[in-house]
Amino acid sequence: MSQFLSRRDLARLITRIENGEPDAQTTLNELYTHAGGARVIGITGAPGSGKSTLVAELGRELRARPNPPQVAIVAVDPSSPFSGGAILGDRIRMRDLFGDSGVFIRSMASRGALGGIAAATADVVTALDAAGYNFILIETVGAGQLEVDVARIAQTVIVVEAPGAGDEVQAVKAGILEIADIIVVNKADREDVAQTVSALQSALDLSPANGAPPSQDIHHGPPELTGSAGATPADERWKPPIIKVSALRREGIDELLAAAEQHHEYLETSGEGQRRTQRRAEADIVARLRELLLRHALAQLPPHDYARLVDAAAQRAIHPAQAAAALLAALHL
Ligand SMILES: Nc1nc2c(ncn2[C@@H]2O[C@H](COP(=O)(O)OP(=O)(O)O)[C@@H](O)[C@H]2O)c(=O)[nH]1
Ligand SMILES: [Mg+2]
Repeated sequence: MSQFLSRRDLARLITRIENGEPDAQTTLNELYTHAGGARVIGITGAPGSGKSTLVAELGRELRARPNPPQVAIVAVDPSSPFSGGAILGDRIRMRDLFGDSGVFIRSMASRGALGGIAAATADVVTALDAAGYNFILIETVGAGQLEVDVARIAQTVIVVEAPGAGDEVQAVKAGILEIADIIVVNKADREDVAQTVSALQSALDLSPANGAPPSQDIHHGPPELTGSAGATPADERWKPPIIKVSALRREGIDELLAAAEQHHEYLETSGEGQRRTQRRAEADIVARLRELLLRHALAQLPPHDYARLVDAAAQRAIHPAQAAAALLAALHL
């Protein structure tokens, strides 16, 4: 454990981050300059696909290594206000990990300060990284933009699918495959697994990431700020492998960790890791700046004007764009 943060201080800091307490920022400013060494892996996918079970197995496997790394597991559920660890799934499977002093487990719900849940998660990762955790596994439900933002905090994104229930179609629709560095077909102990693998394989073959350059809004920061200069040429680009896993039977976990290792090496040697770090920093700044500008604006505006314009837009007397323009005009920028 690092000299920067004890386990107890870490738990308290995460609570302060979750609650959006402004004084947490002072601590984070200091920690940020000491962080950056951890391997951050995002695990996303539909509810019930087996993310929690898989994360527990990944943690167990990492801790079983000779010279075991320190492992942190963070479960984030932006869609739900409830917290308390229930989204970590079957507590019994997690039990060994809970007793291991080299493992830190925490779940977060939809709170957080400036920049929302994605910024709060980034801050929690900073705290864990500075505290000396070598592997940080972030479990998040894959559904909307927020979840994609959370997944993008990771260096390596694992998308978990399971046979049946039309999951693969859903995933393609949500664009979730486009953020995948590794695709896991979990529950490979089930019969219909081959069908899921081939459906995913065809979806991947059709995906822009395997032909056309990746679209700006998916892999890059805000399009208005980041160009595509320096992107990896198509033939050198990473092709997400599809890995069959049975988290329940502990099969395929080694293969998955090996794929994560290969992806890590790809990031290091291709320069893509550096570019992603740059884009993450930019996206994080932009998210926080948006929030700051909004707060600054709302604090400056006479509450009366604001309420009046909201009423007017609600009654369709003016378009929301006109209200926004009127509010901007009233600001002393
Ligand atoms: N058959 C089978 N079931 C699994 C496997 N992994 C997880 N499950 C089950 O799927 C259900 C959902 O698992 P959970 O890890 O909570 O999914 P999450 O919602 O994605 O976190 C639980 O009943 C698990 O026991 C697997 O490899 N095979
Ligand atoms: Mg879960």
